[in-house]
Amino acid sequence: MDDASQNLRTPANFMKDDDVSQECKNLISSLPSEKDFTGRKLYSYQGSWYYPNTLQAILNFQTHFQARDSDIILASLPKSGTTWLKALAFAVVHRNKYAPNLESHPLLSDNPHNLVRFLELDLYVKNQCPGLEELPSPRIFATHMPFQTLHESLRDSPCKVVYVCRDIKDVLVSRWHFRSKLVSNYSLEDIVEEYIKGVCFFGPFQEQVLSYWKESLVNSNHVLFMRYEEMIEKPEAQVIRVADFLGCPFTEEEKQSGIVENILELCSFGNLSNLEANKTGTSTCGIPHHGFFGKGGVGGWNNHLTDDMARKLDEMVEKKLEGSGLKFE
Ligand code: PAP
Repeated sequence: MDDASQNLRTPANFMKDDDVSQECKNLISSLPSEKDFTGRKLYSYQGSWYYPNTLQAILNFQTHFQARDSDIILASLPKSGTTWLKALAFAVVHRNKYAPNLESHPLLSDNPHNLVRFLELDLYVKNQCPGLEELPSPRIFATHMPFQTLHESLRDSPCKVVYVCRDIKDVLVSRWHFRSKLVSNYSLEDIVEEYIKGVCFFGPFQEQVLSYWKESLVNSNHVLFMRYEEMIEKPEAQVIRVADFLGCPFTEEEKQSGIVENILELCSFGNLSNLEANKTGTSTCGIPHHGFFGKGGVGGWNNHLTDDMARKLDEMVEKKLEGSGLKFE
């Protein structure tokens, strides 16, 4: 086992079950449960599967979080482009404080997950009141929760939610690479079955994608729906879209000055993945920084999934999304 695998084998706090209140234990006893790929128990709450400590963190969040209208929440499924979106949103929102070509830009010395922290995987794990009211506006947070669970805590705040999704086949292969370092003999067949059944951490996946898609259609000022593939294809247009949505559009002068290109370069896979800060160390949510970077890009699944696996996944997605207007080519 290499150092990287050793690092990844230590379970993060959110995967454990050692910090659960009596109230949460009572709730858990009433919830459907299944085992994950390591044999750990997952529980289904409000339509999604969680480990006990994550569930406790969600309850903490739902009870104590006070949304501000200026809040920004970046939402996604794991392995869908979260790290990239965190970096881009941070760079866009704080561009007046930190010019993207600044030698001391925070993204050059820290991992995006430490600059934009997860609510249920980090801030509210083992902490009912993480002191968020002291943070200056605009606050930027991240989540992997589905919209209905997030929405309950926002209590109708018109804050901004940016959701990024990615072709499930690339998500699956990305997750498989990551998990293969955690568990030996973890086959692609296993993970395909898991995805089709929908019983996995934050699954079932298409339900979550749909929860944000539907909200983005009816409440487009509140939820922006983005796709990793479009970010790869037309990064400039997508960053401009994010800035417009967040209420901090680029001025013509800024565009002329090349700031959009500078932000894209700063947040590019090549730049971030080669930084010492992202090659070493562990994020505040307990995942080694290097675990957030694979090869990046679109269609990598083609080198791993058989035609049969790809067909099964495509059929499942098509069936789930039928009639929603959302399509994955
Ligand atoms: P997380 O759930 O662990 O936070 P997330 O950031 O959502 O992961 O997704 C990781 C994927 O985004 C990886 O894809 P891969 O496994 O197919 O390679 C990772 O390489 C890719 N990624 C990370 N940073 C960037 C970036 N700056 N630009 C493009 N892709 C990126």
